[in-house]
Amino acid sequence: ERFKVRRALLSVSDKSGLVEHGQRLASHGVELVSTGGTARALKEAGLDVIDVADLTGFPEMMDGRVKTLHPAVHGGLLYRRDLESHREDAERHGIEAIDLVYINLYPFEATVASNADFDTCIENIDIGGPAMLRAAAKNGESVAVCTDAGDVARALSEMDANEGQVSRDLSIRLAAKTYARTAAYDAAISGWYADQLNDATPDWAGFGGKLAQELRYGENPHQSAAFYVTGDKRPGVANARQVQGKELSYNNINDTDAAFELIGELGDERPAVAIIKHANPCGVAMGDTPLEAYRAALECDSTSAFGGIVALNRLLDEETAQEITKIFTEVVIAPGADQGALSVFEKKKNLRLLLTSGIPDPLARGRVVKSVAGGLLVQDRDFGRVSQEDLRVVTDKAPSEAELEDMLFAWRVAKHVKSNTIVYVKDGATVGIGAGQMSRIDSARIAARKAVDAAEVAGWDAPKTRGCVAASDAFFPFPDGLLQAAEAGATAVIQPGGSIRDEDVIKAADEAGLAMVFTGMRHFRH
Ligand code: 93A
Repeated sequence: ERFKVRRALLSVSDKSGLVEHGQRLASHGVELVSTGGTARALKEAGLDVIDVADLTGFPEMMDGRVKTLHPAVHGGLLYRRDLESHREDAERHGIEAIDLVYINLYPFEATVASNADFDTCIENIDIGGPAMLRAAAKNGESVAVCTDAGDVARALSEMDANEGQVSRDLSIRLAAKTYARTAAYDAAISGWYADQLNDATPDWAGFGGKLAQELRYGENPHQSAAFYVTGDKRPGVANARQVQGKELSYNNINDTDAAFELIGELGDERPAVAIIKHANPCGVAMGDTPLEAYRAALECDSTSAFGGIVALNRLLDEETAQEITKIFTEVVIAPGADQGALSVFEKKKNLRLLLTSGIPDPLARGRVVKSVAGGLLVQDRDFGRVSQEDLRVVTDKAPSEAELEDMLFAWRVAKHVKSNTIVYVKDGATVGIGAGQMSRIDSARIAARKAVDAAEVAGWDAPKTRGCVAASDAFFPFPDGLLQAAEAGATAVIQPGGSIRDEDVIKAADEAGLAMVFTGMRHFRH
């Protein structure tokens, strides 16, 4: 599907490349309509231009604040070409279709960046430009909306190839891009206002979020913060119902998210519990009942669990609730809770209880955003997932069924631990977690140390790493990390593979009598 471009409206602050674009449009017989400065530049280059004032019957006025805000312009952009009644309206009022616009806005962002004064910044808020862009984009099936020189070039190359016509495919893409541009423009304006007013609440509305909660502070009390929601209705912290407890803090929200995303990874086949501190799990376990799973998760590192976040994959029952209240817990998140559990928690006024009616789908597509100085990093949610069929045994010894099950569990947990990650698992429960180290071997050491500490706290004869499996979120670059796991008592290892020294690592595993499988996929998490 294509439409012919007969009339174009050009109104640009940044006039670089304008004349060339005007000439190319004119060569297709396109009529050019333009605002003051833009029209002047085109005329100087010898092009025929209709002044927008001739279209509207009004001169540009009020220092240019009002130039294009007129039905002759907006009607030409907005009327539906496919509706008889719209065409009649247009004809009755002498309104002609505008099929292409090229508008770049008053340079508000650059004006702010140049430290201009308040009045200058205000004058550089473009009103007519965004109004036309939004109008044209709403009619994106019939109008090609160009917000930068690249867009005009794309439209022109289609026109060159198709006798002055633009495809609906391109014009719809341009429409979508337009709203991103006008949203970012408005976000820059509201951000500037916030700075002027010394109102430090960060405003992310321009990135598609809706303010859900002004937070008391951010990661630290001297940082202001707010919680924005995207409208995505998936089960999780943003859509949970808070049944009781104090207001959620920034860190609560962050940690609860980490806890519940991990729970989603484990699915709901068996009761599972994750306990999170500082966005890393300090214990994760499955069990025949939620109570059993909670106890096993707690045993992994009961010291760290103090003040943690507890996430469950099923209904919170009374006995599990009772057990949870034995130590100080910040947040509990679960798909639901029975009456008994609710009465137990009621006595702990500060304990925050969040109910979600479901658990996250680990395969759901989504985006993850992280800010860096002067920019945003955007990536797909890590929906990568390996199952038993994807595993490749690389050692002489093959893992047993029980080891395989534990390995997959360890692997799913490891995906939700900050890199570098080593996770030791025995009988469906983590027994040592090493998180966030700069070297993999340190994570392996820490995980082993955790298991020794847990044994001491519980009064066991030996740490539970004896006969455990080990998961590594990325490949072992050298045999040392693997040997460290063997020394701790691991009998089987799951890791992505892919190191140039894989052969050395496999040889070391064989020599140590380990079974090892490669997943072919890594799970860095930073
Ligand atoms: O002052 S405005 O907000 N009022 C308007 O009606 C209007 N129409 C176009 N700014 C308006 N524009 C902007 O003028 C365009 O977005 C463009 O940035 C600029 C081009 O002006 P000129 O052609 O006079 O250089």
